[in-house]
Amino acid sequence: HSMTGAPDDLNTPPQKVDCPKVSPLLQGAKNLSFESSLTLNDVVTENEKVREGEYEPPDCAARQSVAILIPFRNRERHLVYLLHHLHPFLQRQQLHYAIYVIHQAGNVTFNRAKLLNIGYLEALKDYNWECFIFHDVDLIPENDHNLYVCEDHPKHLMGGRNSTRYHSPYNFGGVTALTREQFFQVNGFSNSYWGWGCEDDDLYVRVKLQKMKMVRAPKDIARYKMVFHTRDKGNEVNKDRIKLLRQAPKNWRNDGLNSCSYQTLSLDRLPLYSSHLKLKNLAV
Ligand code: UD2
Ligand code: MN
Repeated sequence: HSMTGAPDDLNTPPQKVDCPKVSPLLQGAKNLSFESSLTLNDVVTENEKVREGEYEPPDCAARQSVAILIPFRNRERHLVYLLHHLHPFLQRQQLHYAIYVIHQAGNVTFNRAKLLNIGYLEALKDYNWECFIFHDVDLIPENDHNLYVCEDHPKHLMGGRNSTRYHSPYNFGGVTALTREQFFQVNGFSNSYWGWGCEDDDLYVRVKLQKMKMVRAPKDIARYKMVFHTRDKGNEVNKDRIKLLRQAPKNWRNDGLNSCSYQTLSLDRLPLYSSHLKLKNLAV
């Protein structure tokens, strides 16, 4: 039994040890800059170890597997900045992760929440991710001690941003982490919020109804820079948002992951992310 070097031993790949609890690669607070000359190709060149948006630490077993879901339409510049900062950020945290960009096709009113439901359902076809991060394209984390992992309760990762002088907005928007089970338990987001506003508050109602708490990353590290933008065309304020929010306790069971119908127009495996082009009409 103790014979080393037997053929069997040689054929089994060496077992990776768990990555340390605190990654030795973390760098702390950074002063982020956004270079308008940066191109997507530059970011590809910077990240040769990323394959189709996915990465695993080379010499230890990651403590969590995390899918990053980004709802998207017409924000190419923001996406370049986010990918440029987020890939190295996640690698310094020694995570097994993949980035998914979920595009809404056409020019029907934007539906952030439904895109995120679709991202969850699609990402699970690739891999049984333990943790999902729902991530606005324009929010760039400043401090890599803000860990992109899930906890026993849903977690709000965005404690404050430059444009609000780092005051915490008391909502659940921006960047949020839920485990696969937590998100499934609340039936995901509502699919009914077309346009801007309150879809994040709706998720918070669902979380509370399940007797889960919302935990927050420490405020001094949960800091983000939001790339400046004005309200997008096709994402006007949703006039029904307050009414919908009031109905959330009644509707959550039938409106969510279990009723999320959509059509996939294309799926591209690009170097830095998987791109799902979704939602053709869906005026449901
Ligand atoms: C806030 C929330 C956001 C969401 C939104 C209301 C924070 C920090 N953020 O963001 O999570 O709850 O209010 O819906 O609290 N997008 C596109 N193309 C579009 C429109 C939107 O890609 O045409 C995506 C993109 O990822 C963007 C996100 O949707 O970051 C949220 O839209 P926003 O940035 O216009 O909303 P904002 O900044 O008020
Ligand atoms: Mn924004």
